[in-house]
Amino acid sequence: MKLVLATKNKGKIVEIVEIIADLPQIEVLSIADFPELPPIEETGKNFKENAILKAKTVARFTGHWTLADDSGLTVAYLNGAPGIYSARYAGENATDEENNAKLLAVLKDVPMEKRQAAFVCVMALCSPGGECYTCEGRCEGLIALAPKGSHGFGYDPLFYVPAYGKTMAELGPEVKNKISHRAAALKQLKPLLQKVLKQNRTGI
Ligand code: ITT
Repeated sequence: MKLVLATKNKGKIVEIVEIIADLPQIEVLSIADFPELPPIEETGKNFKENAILKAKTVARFTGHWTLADDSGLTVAYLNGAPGIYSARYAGENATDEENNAKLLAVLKDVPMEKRQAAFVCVMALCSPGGECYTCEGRCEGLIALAPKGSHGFGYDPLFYVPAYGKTMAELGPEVKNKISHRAAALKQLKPLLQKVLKQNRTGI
């Protein structure tokens, strides 16, 4: 069965492929395999709406079951910002480094005990006919005072995980793919993916 990942974020693709590697007989494609696909504007007002928007559009266009990930960082001190705007926090087409620099600047002089944050991920699985399922995962942490580590992507160098005493970027993929918001969302979605896989094999 072919499964399309409706994302252009290479960091997400690597992690999703790794997390679902135990599901047999899935041929994973991404939107890079469909260059004629028009860009999708993320106009939803929350993670769930954006995830469904991306998965539904790509499933309809490609004719394959599609998985989309809408995710971001929510910082309590900033009333949940950057949230759904995490990818473009420092502006349209901002780099990860620019987003991290802006977050550090905004939180300048905020003490460690007030730097609670969470990574949130909503996964949407949609059929070409428009049938959709969603699951949400979270990962709690703190925003560090300076970036550390070189693994992962996005805000990983600033996301300090108290249970390990390290940032997500120091922890590396093996640990991240066990504790991340993405892993938590996919864990809930896996039984459904398995069901879809089975139905597609038997033609139900
Ligand atoms: P697609 O929409 O094509 O999937 P995107 O990067 O624009 O790619 P989002 O709109 O979901 O995706 O924004 C997610 C942003 O949230 C991402 O660019 C990072 O800045 C941040 N983010 C999400 N998951 C993360 C993770 O595991 N580690 C670090 N930062 C993460």
